[in-house]
Amino acid sequence: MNKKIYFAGSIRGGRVDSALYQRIIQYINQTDTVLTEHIGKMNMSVKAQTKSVDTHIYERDTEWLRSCDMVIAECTCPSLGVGYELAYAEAHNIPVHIFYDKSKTNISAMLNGNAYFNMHPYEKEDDIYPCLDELLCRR
Ligand code: 6K6
Repeated sequence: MNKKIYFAGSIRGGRVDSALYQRIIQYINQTDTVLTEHIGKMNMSVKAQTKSVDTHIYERDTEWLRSCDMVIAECTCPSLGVGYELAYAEAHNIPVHIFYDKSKTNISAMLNGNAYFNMHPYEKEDDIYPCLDELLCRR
């Protein structure tokens, strides 16, 4: 209960799963705190920004990563930024849990082959929530 969760999901890699991200974030927020609530916003800008805006995003997000209790990532839609965040979390010894729809994506060997990462392939969205309950020690 009351864990600080860094939720990672694709932004410039593609927003096809943004509604799913929003539902996962809302579910986690019932008992815990998602630091990255903006990932689920449907109208989020995916356009390239100025270097200084991107520097601000990088500085803020890596600070949140260093301060969180756990990273939960939805990796069905491939994203360079999410891949970077997962490696950053590993380098800082932060637990990482990776969800992906196994019928929709060919998950990278760099995630699936890394024993540090906790992989959670799922068949349907409903499979995600009981798993989150366990990760968040709700039962
Ligand atoms: C705000 C102003 C202009 O653009 C924005 C929104 N951009 C981002 N805001 C916050 N976090 C971001 C943004 N872009 C990428 N990230 C981080 O990288 C998030 O934590 C995501 O998990 C991840 C997505 O990477 P890409 O490569 O798919 O964008």
